[in-house]
Amino acid sequence: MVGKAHPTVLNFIFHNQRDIDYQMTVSKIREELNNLLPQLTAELAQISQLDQLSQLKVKYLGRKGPLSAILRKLGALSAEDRPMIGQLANIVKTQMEEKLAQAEISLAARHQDEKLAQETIDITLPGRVPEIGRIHPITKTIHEVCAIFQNLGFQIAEGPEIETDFYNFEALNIPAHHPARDMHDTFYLQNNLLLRTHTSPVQIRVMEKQAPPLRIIAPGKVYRRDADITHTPMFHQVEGLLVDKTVAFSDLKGTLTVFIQRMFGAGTALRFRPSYFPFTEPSAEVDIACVICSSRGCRVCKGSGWLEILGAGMVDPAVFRMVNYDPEEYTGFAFGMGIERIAMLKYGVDDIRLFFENDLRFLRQF
Ligand code: 2NL
Repeated sequence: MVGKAHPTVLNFIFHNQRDIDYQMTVSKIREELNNLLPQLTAELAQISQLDQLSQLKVKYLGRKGPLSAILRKLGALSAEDRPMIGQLANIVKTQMEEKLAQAEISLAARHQDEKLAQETIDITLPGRVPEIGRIHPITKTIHEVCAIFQNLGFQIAEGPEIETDFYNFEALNIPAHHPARDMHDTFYLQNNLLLRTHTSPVQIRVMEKQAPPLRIIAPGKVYRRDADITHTPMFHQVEGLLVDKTVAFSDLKGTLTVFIQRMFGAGTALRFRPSYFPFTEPSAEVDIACVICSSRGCRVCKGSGWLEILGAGMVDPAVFRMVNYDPEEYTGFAFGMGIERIAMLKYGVDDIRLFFENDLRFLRQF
């Protein structure tokens, strides 16, 4: 048919059948591209879910989608058609991406609105009261004891709970086979290590590093193999140490008197009884008038009217020599107290185990 047409007219427009096919392909591509946005828009109007949206995204913009198919055909086009179709494809692609992004925003908003419409909030429900923790009575007692001594110029010192024989015993003038070692019922670990039986090793460590004058308080956990209504295998101690030139026993008496008055109330009577510790000489035990029965005599003070509250004394020169302090130049006093015992007397608790059972009905009382 084409061959029979007038050659001058028709050949001006179409050279041959291949040109006709080519021009048809180009206009078909153009039409396909122009149809993509209206098609996508129509499909977007039908959906209500975000996952349907991502399916459409794949369908129109994915590797197997119509746009990719057209772009693959770009190579077959002439040098003048290729940029034109390519540009059109890019414009359509951008428009579809914008359309999809808009649809995503409105779908997400609709989704949120629907969720909020379903949710019913009962504003008459009582609020959730936050659980407020509190300080454990033992911790509280440690804080109180430390605060009194800090007020007197003492500094807090801490150290390891796992110790060596040297720091726990040897440096404190307790040699091997000394009967005081049995008294301590030590927990021994591997490699000649042990759980400290008192916080004195902390003070030895401070003296090793620091020259006098020294005023320190060593609070912390200590361990002894013991368990009954007045003993637990782990308990707490506060020890104190003061070293300076010309420190006398009267300084110890004055310091402990102030401490006891502040801890148990002004006017609390106290007395010093001679005692023995390997690390102090002379040594004393300090009693206070029974806070349970006002010294009338009761089960707690065993009828004596007095309660033993701490041990103390002047630091033994042998201890000073262990840390290279000159006992001719320096003197000092030291003391130690069991915190659980102090807390039991202060709060009237008759069984030490209550502190560690973590029964909130007990703990909430402090
Ligand atoms: C008690 C008695 C005491 C000490 C602890 C001490 C520490 C050093 C040197 C000398 Cl580094 N002494 N500490 C002294 C006397 C008594 O504790 O009944 N504690 C619960």
